[in-house]
Amino acid sequence: TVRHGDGGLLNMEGALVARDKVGIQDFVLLDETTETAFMENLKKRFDKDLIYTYIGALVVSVNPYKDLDIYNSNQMDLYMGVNFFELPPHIFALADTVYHAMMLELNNHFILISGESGAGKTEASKKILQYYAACSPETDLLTSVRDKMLMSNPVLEAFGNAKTLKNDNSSRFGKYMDIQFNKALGGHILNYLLEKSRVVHQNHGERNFHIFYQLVEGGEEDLLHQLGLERDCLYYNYLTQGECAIMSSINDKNDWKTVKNALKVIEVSESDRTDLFGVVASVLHLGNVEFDPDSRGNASLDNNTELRWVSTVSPRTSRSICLVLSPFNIDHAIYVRDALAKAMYGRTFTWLVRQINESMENKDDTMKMVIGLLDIYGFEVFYVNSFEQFCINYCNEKLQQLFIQLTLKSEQEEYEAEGIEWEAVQFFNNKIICDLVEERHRGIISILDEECLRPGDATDLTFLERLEEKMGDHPHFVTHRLADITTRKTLDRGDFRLLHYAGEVTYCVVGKRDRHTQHTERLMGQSKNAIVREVFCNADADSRRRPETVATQFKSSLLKLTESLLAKDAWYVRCLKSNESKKPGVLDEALVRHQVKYLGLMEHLRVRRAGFAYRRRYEVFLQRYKALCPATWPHWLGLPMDGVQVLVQHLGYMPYEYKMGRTKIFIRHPKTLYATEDAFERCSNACCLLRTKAFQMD
Ligand code: AOV
Ligand code: MG
Repeated sequence: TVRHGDGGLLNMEGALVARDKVGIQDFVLLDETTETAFMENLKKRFDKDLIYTYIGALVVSVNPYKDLDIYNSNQMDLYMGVNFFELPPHIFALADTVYHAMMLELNNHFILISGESGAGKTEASKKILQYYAACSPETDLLTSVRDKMLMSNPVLEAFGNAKTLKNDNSSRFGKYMDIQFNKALGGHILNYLLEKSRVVHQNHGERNFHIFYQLVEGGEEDLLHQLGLERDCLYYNYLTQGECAIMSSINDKNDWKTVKNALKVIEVSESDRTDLFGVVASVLHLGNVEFDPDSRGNASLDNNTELRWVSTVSPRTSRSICLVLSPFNIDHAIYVRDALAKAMYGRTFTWLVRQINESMENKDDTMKMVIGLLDIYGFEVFYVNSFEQFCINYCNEKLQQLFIQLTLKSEQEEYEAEGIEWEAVQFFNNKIICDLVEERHRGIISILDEECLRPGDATDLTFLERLEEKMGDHPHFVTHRLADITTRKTLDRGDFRLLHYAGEVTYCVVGKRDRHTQHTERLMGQSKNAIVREVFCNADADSRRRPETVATQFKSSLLKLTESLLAKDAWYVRCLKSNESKKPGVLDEALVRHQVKYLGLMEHLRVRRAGFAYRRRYEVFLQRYKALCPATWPHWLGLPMDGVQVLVQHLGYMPYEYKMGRTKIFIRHPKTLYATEDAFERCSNACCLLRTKAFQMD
């Protein structure tokens, strides 16, 4: 019998029974494409711990907030080389299918993992990487690269993830990883905009990056002594603002061990590790540097213990800091101190990514094929949203746009290429919001650039005025002055609101902008800490060019990313957050329904259905079912297309049920295919035919 995924069902009757128990494993098979039917199916499956469901080849995943025993090595073996629709939906099935598609077509692919903060993107990407690691053959060289790739995760998470109100392990940087395959294996990571502001400020209920707590909680006595650190997170200003330094759900001590070991695996040398922890400690000491006013009201730093520690851990840095900070009043000195801490940490993060890339490099020169994994920070809305949220949500907006472009575009192109007519499904195109943010000369980022680089009297509020002037009547943009009476109450003078594809977000423009003095750069470039020296040594290199703002850099990097993705074949994982309180097994229907809506899952489903749910190349179809027709069995000597035509006529396919394309047969409804599959099963049982694995979807 055909293993039809979850239920192990074999015929249509069986299908109905199994369907009642565990729902349906592919939304395309639903009788109705209503949101209610969609939600019912999702919930039915979730209640049975079946967190994955397909829409065709797209994987929908719902965060269970509990460990499920579905990722062990037996499960991996089970999915290896098996056809996508034969076993219960699983992230491994997708990973396996993408791998085989790459090997078959010899081209590049990527898996776009999306969903809001806490939906399960990072977990999904780790599972996929683990799957590929498990599949790679056992040779010494491959095993060592494989381990480095796996170990890059705990290191990057320690330095780039943090507890937020949405997620205890929230990615605070965007990550795109190419997994490269040829005779060797390798990986390359591109990192996107780390949320550096977290280094010096955390909202209530949130923490700084994990590594700080790991070092303080887990660091060996000797090391702490050498770094001048107290074993007490509460002692450090940069760790306590959120008032949740110690969390029962996070085991910093254990994680410290994992990270230390991982750093060795990725071949960060002992002296680099010392310098790396030196930077982490320096940041903590910096945060505790306090200023006394001197007789002129300027910041005075005499006899500052913390500063002496910065100097010990990261020699000569303290002299730089004294020189940089001294002439300022106290507020300004604090501002510059924080900017320095952020710069040190942020650049060290980039340094770390570079180390990881060097260690996982695929050194084989023959042509590489890649599977790209994209795991970025998810859409997020907090009580106060600042520049970081603006960038994160803009990034999500771009990826949604990519999804829309690709799913509709590829579908359309395939029908066109195959000469099949079809009618487009209506959907909300978020391009209008992307344009609002990024359009040249007119978008929010352009205006921000102008205001940031304009000499003289530019302030946060003049920026807001310029925004009002330029986009006052845009349907997705609202400010205090332009808000109508009903919504105005919730908008402050320094706020603007964007109506994103995933919901409304109010951004606060009042905040400090990072201004770096070249003076700081030059002085830090003289530090004895090799990492600090390296990351600050380019002080003079770019000083003549007009500096790019962070937003513009981010926009360019996203543009480049999109271009590189568009050159690859796309696969999708859409992650849904089950509830806001991280409770195991609880599905908040309103919350999930909202995500289903804005992620465009219903539209995707309708496109899959309005067109043709399944398509197969003629050869594959014929090979699988030729035994069902005397004229095609055992060999069809003519063109595969003609053979398929004879075959389906023999099977009684009605004209509306299918279309013959140039290279493929398109089947409108999966039921047709399943009936054929059942006939095949009966036939193979009757004839005791060996089951073939030629049942290939594409
Ligand atoms: P995210 O990457 O989508 O959010 P994560 O992948 O970090 O979300 O998932 C958040 C938490 O949900 C994890 O730490 C797990 O506790 C739990 N979780 C997610 N997926 C699974 C799963 N398949 N099985 C069990 N538990 C899971 V963000 O990085 O915040 O956008 O910026
Ligand atoms: Mg994440």
